[in-house]
Amino acid sequence: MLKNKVIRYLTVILTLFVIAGCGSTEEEPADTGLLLGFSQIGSESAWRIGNTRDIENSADNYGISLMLENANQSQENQIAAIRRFIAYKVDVIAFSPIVEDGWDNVLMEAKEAGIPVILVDRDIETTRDDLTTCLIGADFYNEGVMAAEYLIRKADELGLEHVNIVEITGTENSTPMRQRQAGFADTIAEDERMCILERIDGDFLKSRGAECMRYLLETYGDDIDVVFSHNDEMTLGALPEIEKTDLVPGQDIIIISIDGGQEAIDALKAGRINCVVECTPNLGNELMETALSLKNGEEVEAVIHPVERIFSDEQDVSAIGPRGY
Ligand code: GZL
Repeated sequence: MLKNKVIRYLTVILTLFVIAGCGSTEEEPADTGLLLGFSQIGSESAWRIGNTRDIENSADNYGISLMLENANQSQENQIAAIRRFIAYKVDVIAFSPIVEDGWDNVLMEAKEAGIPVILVDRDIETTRDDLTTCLIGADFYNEGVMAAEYLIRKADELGLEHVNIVEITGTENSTPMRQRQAGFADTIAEDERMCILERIDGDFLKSRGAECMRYLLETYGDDIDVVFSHNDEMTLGALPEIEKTDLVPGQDIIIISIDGGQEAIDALKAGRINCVVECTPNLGNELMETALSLKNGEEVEAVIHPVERIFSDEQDVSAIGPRGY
């Protein structure tokens, strides 16, 4: 009978809907209604790309709407993005300042608009203490200290009486460049064996790291005992330049790097790098927690430093797991 056929058909359709609905066990996070504007520096390194990915994933997980703009290494683009966030009346603004200077005017505009600002990764230099609410990022000074302390231990182990160092620095006037350099220099200052032959700006870029290393090898050749590089990208650009000579990185030249991305850890495991100081790009969860606290009118910590480790040839590097960036 037609009636029985219709009942059976509707039963099948209803069952299919019920099964489809049960398939997704993952609960979608409740939308917090928070709109976060984030100005990212660019895509200059695996670290930066990992940082962007982590922030996007965290926003999804917290139910936060994210307007993320990539500034392609331009402070001018970051300032323009912050102005767009203000015009859009976002709830919270966050950004990773490419350099420390030149932010007061645009941050005053955010303050006058009543929009709180969170610093992510890097810091700013300002005479005011009311332009930003919180800094979420690494203790770069300590990263420099850890790099230098490793070198002192290595020099002791090898019985070196004199250590010639070349330093490939990150973006000039950026927080990681200033602080890593200071932490390293302060730590070796009392050790008379240590001598920095030259510092050269590699701008955190792989291509510049290669150029810098070519120049340093032409200038100092096998007088170089150590390369201290402010990030993995520049280190990975420098290694092949060393390997074009009869010098072996990790043996003839001690290689010290910072970030801890997969490619550098693989080079550490292969003996081409001696030490990698970790600088985690995974700041997204702290950023979302802080943004929600600010939206809810709660107090937030002024500085949030993630815990960071050191990886080196002093340990069983085969135990280092996947890095995710
Ligand atoms: C560090 C970050 C630096 C990384 C580089 O927190 O600011 O910028 O060390 C990146 O790889 O370019």
